[in-house]
Amino acid sequence: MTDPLTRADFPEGFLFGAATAAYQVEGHRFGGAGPTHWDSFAAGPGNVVHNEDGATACDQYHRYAEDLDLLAAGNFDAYRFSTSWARILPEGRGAVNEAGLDYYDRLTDALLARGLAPVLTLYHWDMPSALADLGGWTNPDVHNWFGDFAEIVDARIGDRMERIATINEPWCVAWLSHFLGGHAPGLRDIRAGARAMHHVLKAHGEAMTRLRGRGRDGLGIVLNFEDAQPASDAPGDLEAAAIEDALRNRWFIEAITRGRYPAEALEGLAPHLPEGWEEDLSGQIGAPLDWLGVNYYTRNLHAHDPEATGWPPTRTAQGHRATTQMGWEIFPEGLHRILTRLARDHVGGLPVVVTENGMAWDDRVRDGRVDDPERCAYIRDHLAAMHRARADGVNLAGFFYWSLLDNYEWAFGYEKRFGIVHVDFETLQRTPKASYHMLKTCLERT
Ligand code: PNW
Repeated sequence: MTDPLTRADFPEGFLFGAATAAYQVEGHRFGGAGPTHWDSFAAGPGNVVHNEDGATACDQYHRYAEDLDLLAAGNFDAYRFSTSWARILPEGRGAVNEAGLDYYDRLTDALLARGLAPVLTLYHWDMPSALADLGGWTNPDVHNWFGDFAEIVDARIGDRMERIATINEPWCVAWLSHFLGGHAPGLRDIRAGARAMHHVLKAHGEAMTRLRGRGRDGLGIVLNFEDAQPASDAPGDLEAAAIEDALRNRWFIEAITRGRYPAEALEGLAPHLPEGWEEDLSGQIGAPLDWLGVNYYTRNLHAHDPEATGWPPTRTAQGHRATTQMGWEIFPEGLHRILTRLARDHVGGLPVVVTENGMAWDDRVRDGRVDDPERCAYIRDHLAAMHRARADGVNLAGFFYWSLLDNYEWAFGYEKRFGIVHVDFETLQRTPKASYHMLKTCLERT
């Protein structure tokens, strides 16, 4: 095994951090939070492994000091966390739960007291049930609801954030959740999917405009990218890869930076988009970003699906290399490809931050230790890919490992472990894994 790169291989000011999201770690039953669409989705048959939800999760709501101590002791510079909409606005709008805002205020102070830079994601998937009941991301008013929420958060903690992202992974928020049915609300409906694909961008733009109007900078969005490749050279597979690349990798960034949707995706979605979508694209959706967050995990191979009854005529497979506990292929070259392509085709010299990258493994505590050589190699190889992207001119400004803690892995419940810190979900005890210790050594300040 080659030695991993270290802090010294990246420029001064490069942010090394770890990431979490509110619903996955906090414990949603604590502190007066309202119900979210994940609580009801998780209770439904067949949606989530063992019907598990985020009621307790890692109990970070009460244990945040311990978690931030681990970050500081691990030589990290920053923590990426999210604010729960339903914790702050239990009904989604209207009355504020002051205890919810107080929690994020304390968390922010606790970060700064440890010299850790707070990086905020306003929305990481916990749509309040009261709004989900009105259609959530398919409702044409959702951008106004989200704009109001964004302003409330910003007024309390915005001035102390290093960076703020509006929304985490719009593709998951919209397509995975409303067309593929994999995440809450679990719809399989192209009309709902198309509308959500557009409304999520309107909500992003609304929040950008409102926060910019409050004098805020450091504003961006977090998009998920995969290395989308054709399963073969057959024309149908090439077409399938082009469609999925348009839906997963190009839809959001081209809307924001060029005011257009890619033709390969529009072909299927245009008939279902809400009225006025073209005018929307020349409006606040294109508000200039200060930075772009990139989440990257894997590559996928896409093939023509002869059995598809509707659009898109695609099916997705994995490559043949080693996979993680999720079954996701380990493919660090894809991160280099995505970063260099983004700089070349989409964002030029805009600062880019890898806001998530990591892998799940079936980690066990043995004699008080967790050995995770697979994760150490994954991190080492992806750090090397990021380093090469920088050498090739990408203005990469930070890297956040997903995740600080084993946590609620959505449809997979607590079965899949992404953390560099192991969590025992009976006792909630934290045990740093070997990968945590490796990163701690890499990140030593000289
Ligand atoms: C991201 N997919 O989710 C999220 O931002 C995290 O909350 C999550 O824990 C992490 O990655 C690991 O899964 C994704 O099906 C979930 O392509 C699913 C997909 C992509 C990202």
